[in-house]
Amino acid sequence: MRNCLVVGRPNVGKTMFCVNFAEFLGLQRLEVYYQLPDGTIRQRKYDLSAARHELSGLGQHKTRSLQSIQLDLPGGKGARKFKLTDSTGLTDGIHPDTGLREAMAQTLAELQATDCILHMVDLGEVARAGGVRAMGELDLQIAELGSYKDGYAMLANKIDLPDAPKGLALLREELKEARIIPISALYRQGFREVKEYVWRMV
Ligand SMILES: Nc1nc2c(ncn2[C@@H]2O[C@H](COP(=O)(O)OP(=O)(O)OP(=O)(O)O)[C@@H](O)[C@H]2O)c(=O)[nH]1
Ligand SMILES: [Mg+2]
Repeated sequence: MRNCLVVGRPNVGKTMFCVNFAEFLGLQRLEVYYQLPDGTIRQRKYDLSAARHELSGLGQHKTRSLQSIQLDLPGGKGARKFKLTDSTGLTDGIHPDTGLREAMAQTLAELQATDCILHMVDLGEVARAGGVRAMGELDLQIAELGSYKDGYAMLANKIDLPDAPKGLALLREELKEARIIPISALYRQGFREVKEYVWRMV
């Protein structure tokens, strides 16, 4: 089964996107497979509002492992199954916390292996920094890696924020070649375009 990996800095909205996109595709309960950095596999079921409250939220590094859900993508001739994998937020440099370093290493390994990268950035953060480059090298490096893959899209999240249009304009100026899809994970904007993109990739 093909895999779509959601990656990006901490707090950009990766988990909120995974839960709300799963709901958008018709899921009423989530069955989450946790692949912990030490190799342990766990499984837990959530209803959607519990998933939003328990898995997503402010505070750095809420997600600390790979967390996958299996989804059906409805389309013209039946559905396609794929895996949507949430990941530990990545940061520039070497993180002082050993557990987080291992979780980030796991994200990076998956980034190499995955069929499709959904690279998320926070448009408010881009606007405040004055561009994606000004935030550090990380996002540029993921975009560069993505340019060598067939399956890469940048999900420009938090389009609902007041300074998001400025962030989006800066992003488009700096990453002219990238496929950029503006979304709001919180308010489910742009999900139809993400669905169409994922349909072509899985
Ligand atoms: N305004 C706005 N806030 C959002 C949006 N998406 C997510 N958020 C908020 O951003 C914060 C972080 O969301 P998460 O989904 O936990 O972010 P994450 O990228 O999974 O974070 P880590 O697991 O720590 O790496 C939460 O307070 C969300 O409610 C959005 O589209 N708009
Ligand atoms: Mg998360």
